[in-house]
Amino acid sequence: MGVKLYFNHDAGVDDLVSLFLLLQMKDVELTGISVIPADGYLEPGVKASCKIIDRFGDPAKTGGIEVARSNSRGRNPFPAAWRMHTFFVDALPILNESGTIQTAVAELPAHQHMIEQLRRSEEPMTLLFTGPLTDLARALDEAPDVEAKIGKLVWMGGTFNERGNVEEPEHDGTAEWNAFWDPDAVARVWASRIPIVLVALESTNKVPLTVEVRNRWASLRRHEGLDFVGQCYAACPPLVYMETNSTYYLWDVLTTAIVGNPELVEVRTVHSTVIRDGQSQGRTIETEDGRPVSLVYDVDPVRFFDYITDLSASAV
Ligand code: AGV
Ligand code: CA
Repeated sequence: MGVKLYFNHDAGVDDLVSLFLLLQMKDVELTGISVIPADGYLEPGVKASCKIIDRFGDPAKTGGIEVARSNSRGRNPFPAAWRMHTFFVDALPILNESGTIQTAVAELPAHQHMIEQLRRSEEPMTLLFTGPLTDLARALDEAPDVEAKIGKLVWMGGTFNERGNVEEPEHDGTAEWNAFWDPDAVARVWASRIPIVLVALESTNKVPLTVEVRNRWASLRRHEGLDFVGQCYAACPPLVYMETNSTYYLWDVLTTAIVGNPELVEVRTVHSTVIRDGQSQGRTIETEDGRPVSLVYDVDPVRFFDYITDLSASAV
């Protein structure tokens, strides 16, 4: 059935669209989902995830799948205005037409749910994280044995650019938000031997949400999957004249897309460490003796948008 994958996300618009896309990938077998309330809220994030699985998953593949709630907390909270997006997606009519929720919510909290899924698996599993790494750091602390079950981690986070995307008082702007929310978690995961594929701002900056992209999805809204994607992104400000602190990129969707199609991007090895405290906290830097990670530094935007548009159109 292809690659086994556990998905931990933080309930932003692009996190939830990522879940929708994963469900359309023929070669991906989802073993579990968990939601961490970082760039989104927990209850609507869990509910929206269940409803997306109900509406867009293949029942033959998603039968026993559960959505777990994280009880992790970070150090630097996301702006509430961004987090409100979760309520919007959860309320979309296409996710509420049936009036019921079938997909089960797990008893265990996210990190323990992931430990359970890893221990149960005979083959190595891929982890996809599109929010902070807190649940993975806690899982490694509580159950060091599961490290051997992780084939690789694909993470949206970090940047080696001079400028990150954090614009907060008492910060110098060099960090990416998922790393900034919990810098200690990044350090914990960096201390492991898990192979890491890092989808950092180097590549995600090349796939902004633009009016052109939206119009393309609008023209294809006769496909329910693309109508859903278009409705989701209607909540987010596109790039028009210049980048602002609210400009939306397809950060997590690019990260998810490379699970299904690694050929969309260019990768090179970078040795890095993370700054844990002070005005640059959450910043990832290149250091000669740092931990090797596979940095996704480039993407072909045309092929990327074609890929996700076709995948969305294939949904039933
Ligand atoms: O830093 C990118 C991460 C991604 O996982 N998130 C959004 C994506 O889900 C944080 C973020 C940075 N800038 C944002 C963000 C913005 N303008 N709106 C919402 N979230
Ligand atoms: Ca996210």
